[in-house]
Amino acid sequence: MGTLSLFLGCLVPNRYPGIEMATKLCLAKLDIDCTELTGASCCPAPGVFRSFDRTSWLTIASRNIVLAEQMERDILTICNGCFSTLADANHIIKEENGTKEEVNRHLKKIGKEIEGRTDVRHIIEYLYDEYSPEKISLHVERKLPLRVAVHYGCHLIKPTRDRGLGNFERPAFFDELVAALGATSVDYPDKMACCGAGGGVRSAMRDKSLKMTQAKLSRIKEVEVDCIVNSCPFCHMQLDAGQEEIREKMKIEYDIPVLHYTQLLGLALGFPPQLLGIDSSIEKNRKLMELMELQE
Ligand code: 9S8
Ligand code: 9S8
Ligand code: COM
Repeated sequence: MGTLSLFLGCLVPNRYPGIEMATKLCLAKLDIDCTELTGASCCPAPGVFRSFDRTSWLTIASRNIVLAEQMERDILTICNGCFSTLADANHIIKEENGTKEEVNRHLKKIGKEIEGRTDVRHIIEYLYDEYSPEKISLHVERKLPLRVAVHYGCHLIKPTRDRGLGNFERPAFFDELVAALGATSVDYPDKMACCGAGGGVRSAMRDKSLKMTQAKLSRIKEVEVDCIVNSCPFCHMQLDAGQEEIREKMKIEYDIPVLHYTQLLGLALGFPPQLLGIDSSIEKNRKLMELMELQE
């Protein structure tokens, strides 16, 4: 359909309103037609709901997709988990024999019907495929002199047969979007490893999940970057708040700033850090802003 509706998910409006602000500012500045998908619920989270009851998962996801169909818009997500649920559900509705009919029997109870007309996009692959790193670099007002560790997260690229995003062992599209802002994406060992949060692991087995996070952070620390950039508020929370939890529980110190790509993009497009939810009263963020000569 072309035009977009923004699906915020749960974590961004509840915990990271700065990422919501950054997303909206960037989309407007890049002149991308995107209005908010009002009335949406939890996607629902793929690692949790899908594992318990596939039909309920599909029906709730379909209800969200119907809202976009009614607006005659595609869906834009800013979270890997939301992308996973909505893109996979959409795919199943379009392709799987009999499933659309089954889901529609449930949706009928609330007067809705899914047709399977929309597409579901993630802001990273959307910016790469439909906008292009070259076009983004034309809008850059402030080149970012930063060494960045890109964290793709799991659900942006998997399942690879459905995503069709190229080489999944060593993808490059996210790195190219970072490079378009003047920053350097620094390679590091186990770059494609999970942050540790997904699939309910953070909720069910906090210690195990933090162990995975710590492994990832230690690899990133070795290559001496200025910040970590992610495409998923779940990864964002795990890699950022996780540093505090690791300090308390494991007595290991990390102070690596963590930004969602929309925040990094917002800085490059010239927005002040406080509008993008980058809290400069936190020491590590203050240092990062100083590096960019962005004192407030
Ligand atoms: S919604 Fe509810 S929990 Fe979440 S952020 Fe992304 S995944 Fe979808
Ligand atoms: S990594 Fe593995 S499952 Fe996921 S996408 Fe966001 S959270 Fe971090
Ligand atoms: C991770 C989402 S982005 S979930 O925890 O696997 O549902």
